[in-house]
Amino acid sequence: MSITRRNFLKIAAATGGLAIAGTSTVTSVLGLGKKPVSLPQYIPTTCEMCFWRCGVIAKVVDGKVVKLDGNPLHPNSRGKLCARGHGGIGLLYDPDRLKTPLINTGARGEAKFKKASWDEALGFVADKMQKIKEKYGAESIALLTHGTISTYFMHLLQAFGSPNFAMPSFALCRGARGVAFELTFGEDVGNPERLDIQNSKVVVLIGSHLGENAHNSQCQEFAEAVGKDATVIVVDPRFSTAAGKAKYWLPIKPATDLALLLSWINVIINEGLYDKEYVAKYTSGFNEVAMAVKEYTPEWAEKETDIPSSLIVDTARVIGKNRPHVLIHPGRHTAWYSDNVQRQRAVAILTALLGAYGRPGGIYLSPKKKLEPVFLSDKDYPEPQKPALNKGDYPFAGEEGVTHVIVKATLTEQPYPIKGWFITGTNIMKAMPNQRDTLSAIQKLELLVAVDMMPYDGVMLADVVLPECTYLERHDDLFTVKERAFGISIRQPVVQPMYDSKPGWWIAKELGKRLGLEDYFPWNTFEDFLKMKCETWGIDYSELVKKGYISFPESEAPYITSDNQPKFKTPSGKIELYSKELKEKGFDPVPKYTKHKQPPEGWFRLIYGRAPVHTFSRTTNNPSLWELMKENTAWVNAKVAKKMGLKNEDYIVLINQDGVKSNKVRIKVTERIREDCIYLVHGFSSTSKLLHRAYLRGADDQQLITKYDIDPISGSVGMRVNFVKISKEV
Ligand SMILES: Nc1nc2c(c(=O)[nH]1)N[C@H]1C(S)=C(S)[C@@H](COP(=O)(O)OP(=O)(O)OC[C@H]3O[C@@H](n4cnc5c(=O)[nH]c(N)nc54)[C@H](O)[C@@H]3O)O[C@H]1N2
Ligand SMILES: Nc1nc2c(c(=O)[nH]1)N[C@H]1C(S)=C(S)[C@@H](COP(=O)(O)OP(=O)(O)OC[C@H]3O[C@@H](n4cnc5c(=O)[nH]c(N)nc54)[C@H](O)[C@@H]3O)O[C@H]1N2
Ligand code: SF4
Ligand SMILES: [Mo]
Repeated sequence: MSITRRNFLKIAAATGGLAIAGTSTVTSVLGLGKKPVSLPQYIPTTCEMCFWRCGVIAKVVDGKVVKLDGNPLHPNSRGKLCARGHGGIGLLYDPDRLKTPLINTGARGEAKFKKASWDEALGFVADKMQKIKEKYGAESIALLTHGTISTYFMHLLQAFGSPNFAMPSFALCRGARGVAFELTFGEDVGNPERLDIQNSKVVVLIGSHLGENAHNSQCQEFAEAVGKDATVIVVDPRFSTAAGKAKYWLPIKPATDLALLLSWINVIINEGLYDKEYVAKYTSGFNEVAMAVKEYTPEWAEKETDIPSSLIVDTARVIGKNRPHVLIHPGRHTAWYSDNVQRQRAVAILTALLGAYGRPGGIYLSPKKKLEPVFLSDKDYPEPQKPALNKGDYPFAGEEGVTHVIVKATLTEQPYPIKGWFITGTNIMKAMPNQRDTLSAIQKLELLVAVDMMPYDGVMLADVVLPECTYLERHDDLFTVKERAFGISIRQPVVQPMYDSKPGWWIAKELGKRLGLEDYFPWNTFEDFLKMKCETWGIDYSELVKKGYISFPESEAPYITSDNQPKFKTPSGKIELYSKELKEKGFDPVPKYTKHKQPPEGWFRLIYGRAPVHTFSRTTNNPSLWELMKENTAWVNAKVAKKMGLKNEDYIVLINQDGVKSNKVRIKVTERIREDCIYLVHGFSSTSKLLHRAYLRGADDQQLITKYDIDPISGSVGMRVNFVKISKEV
């Protein structure tokens, strides 16, 4: 069924109301007094405290959310939430939330905000957008975006005539992995990743710090595998939480993982520990790989990685002998060095040699089901007059766009000027490296609009701030969940929006109206759109509202069997161990080792990661989660600390190779990190004075990442290339 205005109206009229919590009350059965007692309501929705998007059941009493729990029907939560999921209440009731639209009356970035009405703020933005369009063309407005709000603002800007957008989820997160797996298997491993950890006999975590990286069902499966005595191999310069569960901890010299992977492949091929039948049937390029890895012996790799060759051989044998029930975790944040795609290609090749793709304990296949795409409107976008900048010159850059291309184009005005930015759902100061470039770029703009819930760092730079309500107060687009079986998850408001905040879809629609683009928003409420979508897909909307998640068990197809054969969407239809696509574009068709610079004497490599109770910067001011972790610490090896006369919890300052100093931060003296690294949990030390808890708490890793490498294949960023030293002068 095509999407027309008529359909919307028809469906909207035919379906029932919404499950939002009102005040359903009963009189006390005891009949004592006349005071009514409220019955709690339990309303399912979808979490947005991170991008795992678990199913949530909100307990609401008297219009107030009192508890959030995991939806047992939803495969990403399985009845449980992580600490951040429970902490959603803290976000909802954070007194520092953005409450009304704001307009900056000072210079760019001065944050001299005055309160404005929606009409005034939206009118101001629409007017500026039209002026930029007249002067430079619609393409001169770009969008930096993350999360569910992206759908509405990408739609708005494309309708306006700009194809320019970028999300941190590509170049700063999982882009390199996606490209590597698409080149090898014709498909990425998905989000959530299709990892069959619960059935793995061996789990290999290369920097994937599960337990600190708190993606809910993935952690649950990891715990299950550990409970079933799976052998865990952790490759990490830091003794991570996962390393505590590991039989083998390989404290690798940072930036040398590709050497380890290539030498594992060398041993596995030399000792015949690969799946010969699988390789013959499903792959191409085995001989080229076998030839290419000959030079990468364990003895050679020992010199690069600091891991004894005997340990490389032992672990290769454990991996090979347990094939195919081995999960070489493909990682997620893979923006490490300049060879991200090649490192991830090595992971993909090793997975294929073990026959672990489409096999129990490895990476399961995508569920069998396709749904017809349903767009926000059936109206075509105008053809942009200038080429899209999203992918830069990177031949394999993904559809989500490359953030640094947008920043660079804004700075240099090449190939054409960018004069307006929308930042929606991303903290540009914390997510993107080289803050100085970001700050210089915004000085070139004539309009900077932020749509956010909280006054984080990036928001404080905006000319106009538009307050979105939280995920607990709004509808969003349906989520398709490609777990072992296919499913649909709904987000619906569990309480009314607080203050003068509005849902993202409403903000985009209202701006659209003021830009003469109302035909692109042919629905009154977002619920009308969702009902239409459900009808198109043959889903009972009222059942979805009640359950929060609906699955299609018949779509489950996790493993290869004789009547469930995989289809690899590569040019050859096989798993491409040797990549002709890379070769054609002038890149190594089989990964080759590249050496990276190591820190000079007295300097340390700055590495970073996650804390289980926080999500990037976005939760650092959350009252409930802040109670659990108020600031980060700098992990420093005990020998180094002793040499420098530093004690646990002393304050230090980190200074990077470009002389940039961090905020003061407490030191965590520990044996759990190599002597050549310093580790910070990402996201701390907000510079926003409107955040009463997060303001200048701890140190900001991003401030010290003034330098970054770029992977020429994908445009993925290498952020672990900065060196720091320790100063005691705080
Ligand atoms: N140095 C360094 N840089 C990194 C990383 C790192 O580990 N170290 N990690 C990288 C990775 S993996 C990723 S995915 C990115 C993450 O990058 P971002 O997604 O930008 O992460 P946050 O820093 O949490 O900033 C999120 C912003 O969106 C706002 N926000 C949250 N939810 C909503 C919502 O529902 N609506 C609206 N309108 N706004 C919302 C928050 O208030 C906050 O201002 O960062 C990348 N950059
Ligand atoms: N609690 C929580 N969980 C999250 C998130 C969050 O913000 N909070 N964010 C989610 C998102 S979007 C992402 S992308 C993931 C990111 O999480 P992951 O993909 O699991 O991890 P990374 O950020 O790649 O890696 C961090 C680990 O790499 C190690 N490391 C540093 N340098 C090297 C090196 O050269 N080699 C090796 N082998 N290891 C190294 C660090 O010591 C650290 O343990 O987490 C997700 N889960
Ligand atoms: S992993 Fe935690 S924060 Fe992320 S969606 Fe699930 S419950 Fe929410
Ligand atoms: Mo990420």
